[in-house]
Amino acid sequence: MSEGVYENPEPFKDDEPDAMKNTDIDGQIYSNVRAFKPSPRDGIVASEPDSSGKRPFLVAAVCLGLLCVLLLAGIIGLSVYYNRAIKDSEDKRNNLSQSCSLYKTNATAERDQLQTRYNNLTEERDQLQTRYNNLTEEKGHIQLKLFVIEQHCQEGWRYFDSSLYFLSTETKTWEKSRQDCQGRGADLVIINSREEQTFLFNLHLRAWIGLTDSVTEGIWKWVDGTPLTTGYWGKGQPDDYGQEDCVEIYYGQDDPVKTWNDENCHKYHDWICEKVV
Ligand SMILES: [Ca+2]
Ligand SMILES: [Ca+2]
Ligand SMILES: [Ca+2]
Repeated sequence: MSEGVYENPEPFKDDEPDAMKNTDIDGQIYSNVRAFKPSPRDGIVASEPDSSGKRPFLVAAVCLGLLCVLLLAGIIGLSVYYNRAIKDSEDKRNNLSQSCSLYKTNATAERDQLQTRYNNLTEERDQLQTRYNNLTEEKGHIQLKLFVIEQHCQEGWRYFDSSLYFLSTETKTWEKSRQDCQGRGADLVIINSREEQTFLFNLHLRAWIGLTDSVTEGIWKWVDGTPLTTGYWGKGQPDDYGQEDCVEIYYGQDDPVKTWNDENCHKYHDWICEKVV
């Protein structure tokens, strides 16, 4: 190589200032190399001249890569954490919604049960109130009935099975007898049952009762207009002997339920009035 350079006909033109000239170029190059050659004391291992310039970039790239990996891992971690937090929040919201829905359903059912119970109690209260009113009214009627019975008994009336009976102490015709009863707020007695017949028989009276066929012969009707259904006629009666259209009860019989006789309405007899209380 030194020989090629030295054989060039055109001598090398040196443009450098004289001050910078170095006659010994190789010596200058080697001195520069030595000046930049790292020494073992700097901690840098000697290597090839080309790789020593790329190493910092490689370290930086590795660090940058690691940083990217860490950053990516962080992003993935945050994403997982965020998704899990959202899922937990949704689960809590769903659980709360289900809990609220269940509570609302239970509360509605309980409210309906209470409403039903309230309605039943209200109905029961109304029934009790109605019963109380009826009993109060019945009590008033009983008190009035007792008062009327007491008053009439003091005037000589008899009481039997919700009826008061007035027994005359004089005699009159059937029609006059009825007028006397009506003047007392009553009427001639209507015998509705075997028990009532027996009760009257035991009074040992011969008296008018409220039965007549004066309107139509043979068609017996009570003074309230109702037809006769069961008659307690004596033997051979009624016989309408000499036009007998009014009925008397008399005690001169052995059988207490066979004591009636049709009699002439103008004859005078005792009479029995009846007032239902
Ligand atoms: Ca009667
Ligand atoms: Ca007759
Ligand atoms: Ca007769």
